[in-house]
Amino acid sequence: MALNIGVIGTGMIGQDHIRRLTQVLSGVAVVAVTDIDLDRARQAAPEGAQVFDTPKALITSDQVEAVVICSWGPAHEEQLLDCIAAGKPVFCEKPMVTSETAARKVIEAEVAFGRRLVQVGFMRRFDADYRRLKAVIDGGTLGAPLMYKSVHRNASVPEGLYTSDMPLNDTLVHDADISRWLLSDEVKGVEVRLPRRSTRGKDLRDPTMVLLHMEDGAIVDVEISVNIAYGYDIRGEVSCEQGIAALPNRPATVITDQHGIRQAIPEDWRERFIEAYDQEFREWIVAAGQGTATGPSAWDGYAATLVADAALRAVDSGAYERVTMIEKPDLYGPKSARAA
Ligand code: NAD
Ligand code: ISE
Repeated sequence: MALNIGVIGTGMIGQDHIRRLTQVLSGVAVVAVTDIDLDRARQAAPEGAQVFDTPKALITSDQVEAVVICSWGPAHEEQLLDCIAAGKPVFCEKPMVTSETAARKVIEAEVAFGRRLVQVGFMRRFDADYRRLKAVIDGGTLGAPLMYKSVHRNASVPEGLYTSDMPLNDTLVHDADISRWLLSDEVKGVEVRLPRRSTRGKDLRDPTMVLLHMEDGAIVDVEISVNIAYGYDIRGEVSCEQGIAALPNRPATVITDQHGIRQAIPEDWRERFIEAYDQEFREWIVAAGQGTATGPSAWDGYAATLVADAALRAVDSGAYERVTMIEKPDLYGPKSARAA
């Protein structure tokens, strides 16, 4: 029996996830869609799927067993709370929400419900290269991790829609999450440095340098460039006590022509993380079929939101901004990140 899914938000990633849910993965059917732009929802709807006028109507429909949220970040809070109120497993694209208050509401609602329902779309955790990198760090042969370099480059972002806060509250959340996961540690403070601005983004604040100070003393430096023209380039390198471990350069077709010998670079996240998105949904479908969720949790969404908030404060203050977390509810596993 296929799991019946409703998709909220049928823009770029909503359409890509509908494609994988209908053409790539098994055990699942997209039976409902909605978008504030109903024409877009109608165009994206797979054959036989019902188009709902509102997210709430979709979430509460008897036909829908589990929900995928791909709307804009600020809309996620209400949609997540409605899913939890309906007791339905929900995959929510990052950022889980865009403020600490909203993140705490989601956690409180899920804890009150008493079972995990939320998986957040931190797909890097499902990428084979990142999984191998984590296995090396966890294996301990290189000693303790001391520094991590995370490079996050986008060729371009949608002009007007992607605003100056978004390198921090939309893009950095991936680096914050992957740093917590790779280093099995929490972020205790954030600094931000603003280099000379790229003229390609007009009024956009870009690029951005961020330092994440981890609880055990490791430091992560993050480069965020969202308008770098040449492609989507994600790099990561951990310096440990006895060596370094890095993500490989992804094998790609080697092109030889009048410009020389070169390797193609992914155009955007869809191409670079195609297998990771497939795998995150494979694992989500299994858990959702059992009425629950695994993988990146509302707690992880909360932690990334706190880092984004601290980074935004650091832009204004120019100073080190502390990250202070509430006590971790039992629902999200051991209190210590190292034991998680
Ligand atoms: P998009 O603008 O292409 O699509 C968003 C869609 O949501 C639009 O069609 C819009 O009309 C709709 N929408 C907005 N608010 C809504 C609401 N309240 N109710 C119903 N529909 C609503 O944006 P996108 O690039 O597809 O991004 C969507 C989400 O996915 C964002 O949170 C973004 O950060 C995230 N995202 C994640 C990744 C990733 O790598 N995990 C990549 C891209 C986008
Ligand atoms: C986008 O929303 C994503 O999540 C991509 O993975 C990220 O690289 C990009 O910066 C975001 O805008």
